Parts: sequence; structure tokens; C-alpha cells
Amino acid sequence: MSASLSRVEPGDLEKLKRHAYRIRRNALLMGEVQGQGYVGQALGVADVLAVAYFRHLKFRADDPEWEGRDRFLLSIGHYAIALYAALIEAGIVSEDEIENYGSDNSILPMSGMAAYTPGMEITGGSLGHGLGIGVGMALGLKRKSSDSFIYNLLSDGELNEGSTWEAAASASHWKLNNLIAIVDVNDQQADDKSSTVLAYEPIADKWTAFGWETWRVNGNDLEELVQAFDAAVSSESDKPRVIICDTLMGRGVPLLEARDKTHFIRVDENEWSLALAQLDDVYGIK
Ligand SMILES: Cc1ncc(C[n+]2csc(CCOP(=O)(O)OP(=O)(O)O)c2C)c(N)n1
Ligand SMILES: [Mg+2]
Repeated sequence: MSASLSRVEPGDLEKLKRHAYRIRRNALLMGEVQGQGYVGQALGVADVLAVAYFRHLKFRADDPEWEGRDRFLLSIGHYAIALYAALIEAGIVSEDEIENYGSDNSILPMSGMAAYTPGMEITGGSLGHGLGIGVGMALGLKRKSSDSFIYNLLSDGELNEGSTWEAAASASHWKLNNLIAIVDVNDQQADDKSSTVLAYEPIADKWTAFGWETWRVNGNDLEELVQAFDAAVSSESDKPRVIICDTLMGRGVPLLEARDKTHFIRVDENEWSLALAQLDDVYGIK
């Protein structure tokens, strides 16, 4: 962590913890509908989404295209289930949609598509493009004198893409201090551990060298996340900001945390109720 740390009230943490629990629960319920999916990512990134949506993002649940909103760009289209879980918790998408997840004509397709889902700002499944889109949007908002932020969630797998680094260089060139990148470092991608496929360390030094203000936190620790997000949002520098979040896939459900291959998981029918029960247990919910 760099920058001075803000004090986080225990009550705030309790509220965020509750949101993170419900985001995880929504993701498991959607996973159960299809019997499979990118549930491990949703569980891993739930704490990050809780802090982004319920501490910082400006949005209107009944008017997702409100011009004054902050934009949350999901560069990793396959993480759609994670964002849906947060959009449901935020009241932007109705809870009733859970049972339609991934079926034909659902507003919640398995890979995120902007035209289908309120609150889904971009279609991000072709990896490595979200940050470039974020740069364009951040530049556009600046030229309109908007005070909205662009948040851009990308993955460690996307650090393998040259386009991510072109966007990173452009963001500092254009002094896009309204752009906050969030990197989910779960050390996993489709083929293997990310660090085995292409070594990515030292990530923080790389972003700093590209002209970004940089924080690195345990992405499953709400207090650390709050401190980094607070610092990124309130910084007065003219640099773009990045919060690098080390997360654990499957976090909050021990049976999924223990899985070897977590990129796309299949869960036996009887295991979904066990997963939900384990989540309640971890959160001390009876
Ligand atoms: C440009 C592009 N190349 C390849 C893919 C295929 N693909 C889908 S997910 C994925 C893994 C990407 O890494 P990461 O997002 O870190 O995976 P996770 O953490 O979800 O396992 C790949 C290679 C893609 N969607 N887009
Ligand atoms: Mg990954």
C-alpha cells in the first residue's frame, strides 16, 4: 500500500461484509441454475465488487444510464456472473432474473453483453480491450467536464495482452485521473496458473513505471480494499490509478477453494446446497 490510510468504521465494514456475502450467494444461485460456470471468479472478486458498488460507485438503480453515473467496465466478459451478482445486490437487475441465468433470451447471458443487461457498460469478452475502451471513455468524460469515474475490472490473464499496456501508456499520457483500473490477480487463467503461462511480477512496479498511481492489496480483505479505494478516489494527482487485488478463486466456499482447476467449474447437483451451506457457515449465518 502507498498513500496514507483512512480509518474504516466497523459499521461500514459490517455492511460491506453483508453485501459481499449476498454477492457470493447470488453467484452460487446462478451457478446452480446452469450447474457450471465462472463461479470461482465471482467468489474471488466479491469483496472487490462490494467495496466498488457499495462504497464508491455513483449510480441510480432505477436509471442505469443516468449521465452522472460512474461507469464500471467489465473487461473480462467471462466474469459476467460476478457483475450480475453485484447488479442484483445493487437493485439494478431484479433478483427474479437469477432463475433465467444463461438461458435463451435471458438478460443475463453467460458471457457479458452490453446490449442485454442494464448496468453492463461494455461487451468485454474479447480479452485485452476493456482498458482501451476505458481510456476512450475517460477522455470523453473529461472533455465533457464530467466528474464521473471510470472503473475498469481486468484480470491477470489480460496482462498478457499488449493492448492492455498500450492503453496503460495512453492513460498516463492523457493524465486520466478519472480512470481507476482494478486488476484481479487470482494467479489463474484458462490453461494454467497465470504466473506459469507468462510471468507477471513485479506487477506494481510495471504499472508505476507506466505512470500510474498504484496500490496492491489483499483483494479478499475488506479493510485493505476500502483503504486503497478511498485513497484512489480521493487522490489529487493527475495520474490514472490502479488497485492490484490478490484474490483467491472460490473464496468463501471451502469446497471450491480446494479445487485444482477453477477457471470454469462444474459442480455436482448435490454440491450446490453444500456450497451454499458452507458459505453461510463461513459468514456465521444460521
Ligand atoms: C483475446 C482473447 N484471447 C483468448 C480468449 C479465451 N479466454 C477466455 S478466458 C481466458 C483466460 C484469461 O485469463 P483470466 O481472465 O485471468 O482467467 P481466470 O482468472 O478467469 O481463470 C482466455 C484465454 C479470449 N476470450 N479473448
Ligand atoms: Mg486470472
